[in-house]
Amino acid sequence: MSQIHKRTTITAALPYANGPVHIGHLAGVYVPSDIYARYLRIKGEDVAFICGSDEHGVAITLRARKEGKTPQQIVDQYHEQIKKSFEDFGITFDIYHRTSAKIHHETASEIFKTLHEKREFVEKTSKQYFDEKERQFLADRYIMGTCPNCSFDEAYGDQCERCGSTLSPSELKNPKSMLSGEPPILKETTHWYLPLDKYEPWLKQYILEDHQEWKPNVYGQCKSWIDNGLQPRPITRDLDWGIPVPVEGGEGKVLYVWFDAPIGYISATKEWARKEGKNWEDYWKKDDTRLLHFVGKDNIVFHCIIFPSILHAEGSYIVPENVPANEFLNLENDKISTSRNWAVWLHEYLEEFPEKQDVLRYVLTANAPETKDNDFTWKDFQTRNNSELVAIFGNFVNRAVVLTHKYYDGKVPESGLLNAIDEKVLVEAKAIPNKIEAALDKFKFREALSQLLELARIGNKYLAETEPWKLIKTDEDRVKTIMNVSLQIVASLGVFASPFLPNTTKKLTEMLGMEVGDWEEAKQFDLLTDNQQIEKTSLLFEKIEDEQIQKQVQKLMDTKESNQVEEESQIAAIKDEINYDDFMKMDMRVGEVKSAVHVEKSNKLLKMTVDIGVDTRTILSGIAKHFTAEEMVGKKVVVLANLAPRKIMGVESQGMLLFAENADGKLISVSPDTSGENGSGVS
Ligand code: B3M
Ligand code: ZN
Repeated sequence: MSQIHKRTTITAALPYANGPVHIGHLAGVYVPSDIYARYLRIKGEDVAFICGSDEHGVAITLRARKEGKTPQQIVDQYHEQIKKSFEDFGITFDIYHRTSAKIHHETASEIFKTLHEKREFVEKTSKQYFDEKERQFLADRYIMGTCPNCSFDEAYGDQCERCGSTLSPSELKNPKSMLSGEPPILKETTHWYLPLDKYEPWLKQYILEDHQEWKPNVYGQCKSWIDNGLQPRPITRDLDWGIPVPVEGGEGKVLYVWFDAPIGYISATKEWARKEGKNWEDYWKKDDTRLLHFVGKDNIVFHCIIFPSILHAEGSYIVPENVPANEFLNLENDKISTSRNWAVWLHEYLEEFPEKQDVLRYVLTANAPETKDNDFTWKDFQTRNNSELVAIFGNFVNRAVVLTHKYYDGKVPESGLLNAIDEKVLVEAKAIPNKIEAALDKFKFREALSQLLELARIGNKYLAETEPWKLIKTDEDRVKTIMNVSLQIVASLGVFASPFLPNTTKKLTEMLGMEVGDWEEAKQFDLLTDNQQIEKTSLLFEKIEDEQIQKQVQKLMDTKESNQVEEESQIAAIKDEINYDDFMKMDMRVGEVKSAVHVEKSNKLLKMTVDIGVDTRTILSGIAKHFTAEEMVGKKVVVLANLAPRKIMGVESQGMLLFAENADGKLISVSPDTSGENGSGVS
């Protein structure tokens, strides 16, 4: 378990600067980390809350090519937009930095050089695809070719989008560079590898023994990675965008983005400490500092295994005390997708729901994907706002303040002697803060928030039970006590709400004429002094109407429809021109499928025997998702008969059946009518 710490360094995953921020980012990483940072600060702890833009990596260069811009132009555009979105949502980073900054290049280079001098890296020379025309090595995503499993001819070097197979560039048939269109050559290149296998004993102790308290979804992923055996990982790339490899032989190479990005937390802390006159090493090199990484589940391995190994190998850094990663948030039962515009973008949310940051913070916390993927629906957003924030939290505060104005001109009345009901409500109320703390100390933000709402419920129940609006006619002193107790609960509620709903806390404390106050003092439920003047109430929350929600749902439905139209209209571009002789090399015949079966262990492949007149041959096709084996038997087809035989899943395929593919990916067979005799030449 963690020792007593003097300070906490909290990092939040650095968003790629190639697109805006959406609610999935907030739910997964930025709202929980901000709640935790605010919570520690209000308890008086020393916190460094660090984030920034992740500005390297292939995704950014691909976007730059697509938009005809430089990578720097792309990151400059999105860095500013993302930074503003976080500010607008009250995410209180102590610094929001960026990895294209000079101090980051220096910091990452320094750590690389230290590990290099300590001979930590393994150097390996291997053959990689090289584009002679563009004179550069090709990242996997920059290579396209024919999938060895389903013959899809636009498979990428790392994955086939049609059959989903994970590929390596060397498996692709007829590979070609996406930069020049030319077939690449294989060329030797040397890269540096981080020997994770060497750190396995230390990682087993650090994670599997010393941190069994980590969230099950995090601990489980680390355990399976370690149990499967850790391999050396390349941490340099043949790219021109990124941090140049700072050692001999590094020309034309950059640090792998996942080597440099986590070091971005350190360089950002350096920049922040410089501005604040603090010592950055206190936050990264002191044993009485606690280091916490807030990330999404796809970043767990990088933050629990790879980055800690780098820090451990370097030797002077602390390693993470915890990595409370969340799972993913879906939107209206579909995966959030930047490319399909299936998202609620923060900047658009604020246009549609101005001043309602806290409502989204509340809903994304109440519904957070803490242990499993979860779904955001606009209906749930409306329900939680109307039946929890308005009807419970807002209603309690409003009644307490309105009655105080009605009976006491807005002054906090002096309390008389407490009776059993008063004592009981205060015992219930005073139990809440410790429950909030216990939940937050375990990164259980949903649980903590539900305890906060429970405090408002306790207040509502107290007013309903005591009915001061009836007693006012008969027992004035009693009402003074009830209103005093109620207002004390409202005041403490405002303090405990501050990590979760900062804007609401601000409104509430202004209304009560108080500072946000001290967490420990708020536990006494006596923050207000007798006769303290409170302001006229303003509604903390307002109802969200059906029309507002319907508009958002319709916007998503329109997006879905336009995606379908776009997919259907996407006719593949005509390929490079060929001449008549090229065409005449192909021997296409009419054939008839005589038998068809599924290929074992593949959900895409059918193995068929096809009679093409001159012979009957075996042909495999990745069509099982479009046609059943029964449907294919007896079908007339067109066969490319002189395609070189290829082994697919251990079976030799002698030719190819021709199919057309609709824009929506549906296959249709190119078939002659039944009069075509088997073996007839097609030209
Ligand atoms: N840029 C974000 C992602 O994988 C990635 C995080 C880096 S944290 C050092 O979506
Ligand atoms: Zn495939």
